[in-house]
Amino acid sequence: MKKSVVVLGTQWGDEGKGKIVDLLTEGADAVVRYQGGHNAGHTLIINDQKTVLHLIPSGILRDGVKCYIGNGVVIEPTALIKEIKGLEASGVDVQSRLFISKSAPVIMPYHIKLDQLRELKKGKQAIGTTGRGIGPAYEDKVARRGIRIGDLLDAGLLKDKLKTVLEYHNFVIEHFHQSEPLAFDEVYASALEQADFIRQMCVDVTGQLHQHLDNNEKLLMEGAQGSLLDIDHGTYPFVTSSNTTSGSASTGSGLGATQIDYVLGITKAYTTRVGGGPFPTELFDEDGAELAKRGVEFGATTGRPRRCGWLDLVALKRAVQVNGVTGLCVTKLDVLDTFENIKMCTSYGDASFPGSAQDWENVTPVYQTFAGWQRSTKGMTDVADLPAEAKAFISFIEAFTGAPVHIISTGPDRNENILLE
Ligand code: 2SA
Ligand code: MG
Repeated sequence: MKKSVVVLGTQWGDEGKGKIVDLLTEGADAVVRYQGGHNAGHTLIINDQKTVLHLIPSGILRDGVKCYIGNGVVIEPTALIKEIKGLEASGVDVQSRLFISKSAPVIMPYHIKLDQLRELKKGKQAIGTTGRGIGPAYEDKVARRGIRIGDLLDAGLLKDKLKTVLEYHNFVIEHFHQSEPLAFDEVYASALEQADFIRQMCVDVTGQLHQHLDNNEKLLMEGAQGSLLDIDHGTYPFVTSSNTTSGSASTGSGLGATQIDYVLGITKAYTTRVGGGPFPTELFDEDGAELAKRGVEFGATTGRPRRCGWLDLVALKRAVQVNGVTGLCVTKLDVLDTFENIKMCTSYGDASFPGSAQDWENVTPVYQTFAGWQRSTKGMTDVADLPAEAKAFISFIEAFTGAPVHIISTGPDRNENILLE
């Protein structure tokens, strides 16, 4: 493994990042989350036991690996504490291995309330957020009024900051949304209680990461969501509120751009999306239902059914470009095992790459059809065993996107992979 590796999604999330991060963690000293929050749902299956992580880096299930939550992550303390306690209850040592950036913005109860109220107000135009307060927390960060983890640790400072910011948000909650304002005393008291729980884990994450690099240790940077949900490069406004592309691994952790050695882009062998917004290759037919059923496509955080469609190579190529992808990992290849014919979108016709939601809605995908292999690839670990049709499918992805495929995942378990590099 290279010194610092970024693992990120090239689609709309749920590409299988958690599993791949867990796999690569074998060769890593530390795993770092650098953007997003507990909207993420990273599913790991180890010896048939399923663990879903939301905020804690997927390295936590490997003994001795340090886990960092960087400054770019928005942290909801209740969710974090619940996740820590849940892992500890199943015997995982968390508190001695988890480090939290004091510069990370806190998701406060008013952010969650505002996220949900806004979605309700939008009705049919709703973004389909996870309702976790992600957007409002990032807004406060950019507006320079946010409460950071470091502020939580100082009761006096927190009191002053919280008074001002709560007054501001309560005004909107009460007068714009006609909803119950939040009581200062309750919000303040529970924030102090949470601060006590996490206090000893809060550190200068950037400093510690550079210490790892100075010691020649290896870092794994774990992305959340996917490139098409990026606030700048995604299907705006149907996106999340962070940059999900590789630049975030630098800004959200404090590593320099030149300190990233390798970017692994994860893509499913087809496409899924959860929440609203454009999805050019979405299927509404039997093939779509088959993908959903075979792929067990439900949101890992909210349980919502995921929309399914064919692999969109036009969007994937753009993701390879904006992330500077070094190598691709194709996941869930085995989900395609039963299909007689498999399609991939190779063009949007005469249209240039969409630059607005309107453009995205107007895309007409043009497909190329490939023969299916119609036999099981489940659990395969040797490329020599892959059916010729599956090899041709992978080669086409490489030729179209210009990025080599370095890993093929053939099942949900940690060991079900073909390693090509
Ligand atoms: P938000 O809550 O503000 O980030 O929502 C904005 C959009 O981002 C999408 N989003 C996601 N898409 C896929 N997976 C995500 N994580 C969970 C999972 C989602 C779940 O792993 O399955 O369980 O529902 C994730 N998080 C955010 C979201 O759907 C909106 O389109
Ligand atoms: Mg997920």
